[in-house]
Amino acid sequence: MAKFFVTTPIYYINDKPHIGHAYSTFAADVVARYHRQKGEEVLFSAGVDENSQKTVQAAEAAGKSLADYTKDMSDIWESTWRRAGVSNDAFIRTTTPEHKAAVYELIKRVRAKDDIYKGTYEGYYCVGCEEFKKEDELLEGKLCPIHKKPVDLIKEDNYFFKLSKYQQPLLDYIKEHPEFIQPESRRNEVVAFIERGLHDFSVSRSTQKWGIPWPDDKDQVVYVWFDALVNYLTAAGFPKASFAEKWPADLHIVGKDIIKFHCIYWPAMLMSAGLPLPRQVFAHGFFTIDGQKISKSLGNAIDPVELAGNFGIDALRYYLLSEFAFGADGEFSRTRFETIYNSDLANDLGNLVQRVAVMITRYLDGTIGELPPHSHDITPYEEAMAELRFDRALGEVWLLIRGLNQYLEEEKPWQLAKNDTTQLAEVLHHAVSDLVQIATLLMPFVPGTAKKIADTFAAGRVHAEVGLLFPKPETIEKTEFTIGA
Ligand code: ME8
Repeated sequence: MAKFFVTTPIYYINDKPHIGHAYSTFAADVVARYHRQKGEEVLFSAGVDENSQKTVQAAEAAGKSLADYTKDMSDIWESTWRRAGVSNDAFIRTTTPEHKAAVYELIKRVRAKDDIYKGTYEGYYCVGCEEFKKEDELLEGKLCPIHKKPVDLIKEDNYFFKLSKYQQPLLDYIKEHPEFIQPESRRNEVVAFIERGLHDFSVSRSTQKWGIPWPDDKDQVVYVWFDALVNYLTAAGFPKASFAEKWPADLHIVGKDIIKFHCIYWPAMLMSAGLPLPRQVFAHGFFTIDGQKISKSLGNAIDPVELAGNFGIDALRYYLLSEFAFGADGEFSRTRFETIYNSDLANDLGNLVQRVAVMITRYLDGTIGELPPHSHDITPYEEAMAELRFDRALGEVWLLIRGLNQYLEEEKPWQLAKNDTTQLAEVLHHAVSDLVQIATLLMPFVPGTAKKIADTFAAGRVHAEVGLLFPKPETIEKTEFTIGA
């Protein structure tokens, strides 16, 4: 059986999830559900990046022990995805013994290649990015260009990874595998970065106490990125032999902020360890609010749970994935979300399902009978899915939805009911057949809605008890979300 392994980034736990995180996670969920629907054996992993300096600062600010803080936050992240209907099969915490074992095995292999050495590092460090910055990257006043906060000047003895050794192999690999980094604009960015010259980077910290202890040197901890990236191997069961059945990952979905780590550090680490590289890293764009990045540190985060509460998680998924080309940046707008809820979801789709169900109840006594085969060519949808063009795939489905609305306007079943019952039954059967096909295509994106459509027309009868797909938001009681299978 074909397998498919898709991952989300593992997020920092210094705060709760916001819609930026939900975006990457929903996208990975769409891919996972799409491949499951095709009968493939899917591994979909998500998780949290706990061994960061930010965790220490956040735990202190919360007045909690590190053990309590990490447990509480990890629970919040895991349960957010569960309540939002995200279908991840694995949830990786980087403080677990399994993950530590994977990190140690990776270090062992990299050391066996003689790719780790001890040296001294002096440089500016941004805790927000968990990364050293070059002086010329900094804003005036030695501020991190991303977090707009002062960086720390650090001088310490560390272990270094020989990234420079992998400059040419990486360039060759990227050239031979154009699908490896997507979209193309990001690939060009990565290639330009590598061509400017790669420097070895430090993979341990001596001034930090929190993290995975460096094997055989208790004065150092593993650099958080050298630890976090390994989570993808942990999810596949590394270093157990069975991990080879799951690895390599087929798709890492990440935001554009972390491509250097995923498209340069990570493949170099894997090359060094003698492990196959992931087939693709897809970097999507960033949401802004009023032109500003949405982020925990900037304090303008929108809680996805709060946001979806009035409209339902499917509506949020639809808005995020249909409105923006996957890869491009987007401006998040509540007004636009409401407009799309009313037009695309409640009006185009919800009313259509409702009308067909009501007409079958009224004119055919609720009986559907045998359906004609699906009539639409879905090649453009499949092509869009293969390229992760979610907006296009949904656009194709909405062409079918609008086409069916128009067909009903033209065929006028309410008039046929008066003079041509044979044609009436044919028209309504055709409509249900289309809706069943539409539900199948929608399943990866809006699984709860797709299930409701299928349930409405299940077992040869209309089931009105399934209810409205998209009620008026003000009438929706704010409850826990539910989502279909
Ligand atoms: O970087 N718009 O974690 P993180 C879109 N722990 N996506 C956004 C976003 C926004 N405004 N803000 C965040 C880390 N994201 C590391 C990852 S992986 C081995 C380690 C999403 O909590 C996007 O996917 O800072 C981005 O790459 C990720 O959250 C960063 O999450």
